[in-house]
Amino acid sequence: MSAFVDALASRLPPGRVSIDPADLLQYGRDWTRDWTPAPSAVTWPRSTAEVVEVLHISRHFGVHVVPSGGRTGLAGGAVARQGEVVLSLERMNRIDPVDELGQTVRVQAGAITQIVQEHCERAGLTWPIDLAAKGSSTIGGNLATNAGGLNVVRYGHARHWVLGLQVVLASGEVVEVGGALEKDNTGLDLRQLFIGSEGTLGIVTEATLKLTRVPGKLDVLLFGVDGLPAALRLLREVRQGAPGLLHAFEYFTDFCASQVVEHRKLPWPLRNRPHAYVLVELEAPDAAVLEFWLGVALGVPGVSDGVVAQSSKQARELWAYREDITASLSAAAQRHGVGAPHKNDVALPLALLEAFCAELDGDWRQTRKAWPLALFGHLGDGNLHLNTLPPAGLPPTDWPSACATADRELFALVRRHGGSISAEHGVGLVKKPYLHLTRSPAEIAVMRAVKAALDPDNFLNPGKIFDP
Ligand code: 2HG
Ligand code: ZN
Repeated sequence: MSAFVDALASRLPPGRVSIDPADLLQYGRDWTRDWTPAPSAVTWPRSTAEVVEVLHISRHFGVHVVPSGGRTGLAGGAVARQGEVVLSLERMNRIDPVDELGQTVRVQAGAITQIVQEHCERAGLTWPIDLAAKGSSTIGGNLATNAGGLNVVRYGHARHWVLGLQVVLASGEVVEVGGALEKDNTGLDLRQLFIGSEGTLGIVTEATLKLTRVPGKLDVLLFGVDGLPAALRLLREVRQGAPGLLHAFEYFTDFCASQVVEHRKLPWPLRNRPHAYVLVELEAPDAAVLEFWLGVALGVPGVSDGVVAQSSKQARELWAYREDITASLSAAAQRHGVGAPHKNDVALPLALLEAFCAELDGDWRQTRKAWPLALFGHLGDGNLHLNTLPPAGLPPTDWPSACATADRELFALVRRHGGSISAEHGVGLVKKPYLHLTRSPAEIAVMRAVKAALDPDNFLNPGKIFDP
């Protein structure tokens, strides 16, 4: 192995390689904690030419490559556990000037999402993918995982906001797919092949992002609801009658709110404690029209309470009850003696969500009454996050197998209702054993054929999504 590290160190400029155990630990994993990181080295190329060089050297020594962005993923897609070299793109963070007429910006893959957004905002434009992790996630990681986030209901996923990509293939060849063209109807859309492929088909080194205007004033409303059916009735009302453009429609149960209240030492957000909450964000034209509509929304059966934030400070305070759920649950997991909550991220057709949740409350929930369950998510997209913590009294060694049983039953329900086992977090290592449940054998065969065509030696991010 040292001959490999020596080759990297001698063929790249100084400071590009590390075998320091602290670096191996930090760069060998993402936000998941189920695998022990064990890369052989970490390398930080600064240019596409250096990425190509790393691939050539790694291939020569038979070392597989795990591309790495901000490592904020929740599916184990950036985990290196078998002596791979981690190719971190974080030092490739150039951001070009905004093309204000074309509404595009060209960036290197390691540019931090939030920094790109702030750069574009100076021209009144934004890359509209809003994630809790945007302060550390990178554009390359956002594209490799087709990131979603809080505003998918308005803007869609990351894949909708890309015009061109520069990709280094497993062979070391550099390809430009797309460019700054809004329209290009010449055969297969190769950009979309790489976006969401979790670094298994090529390494995105640069991207031309499509931008849109920064939204106007956003109004934030928080409602109390007596359950998911009421939240869905409210969604129908929002879609049919709310003034302005819907920017977010988020759901979370009282248990989620209680975790945030405890962890952040916040007051309860509404006068009474409802069964669940819905946070609605609207780009609304007029305060009086919005106040009038609030009265209509409060008449929806099962909606018990509702407030409109009166200032941007209050809007941020209301958002905290939703955005701080993940961090509050991580803190709770430590108290329960596990590294992280057990997470799921499923999607259902909106029309079947109510039936799905009713069944979830049946056998699945009844056999796990003692499990603390946090149910929340991007309800406007049919995307639910389920986080569970070990119940009191369960030996920690029994927790992983109890979760595996719960997952199999959950995914059977998801499949029966036409859903997906991962709405936005991706497959990586976490969902790989279950991919076949909601993607057909024919689809997986096509995915394998694509992988075999682009990376026949399984050189890039091996073991992620599926085995070849
Ligand atoms: C969110 O929506 C993220 O906040 C994280 O997708 C979800 O912690 C989770 O399960
Ligand atoms: Zn989410």
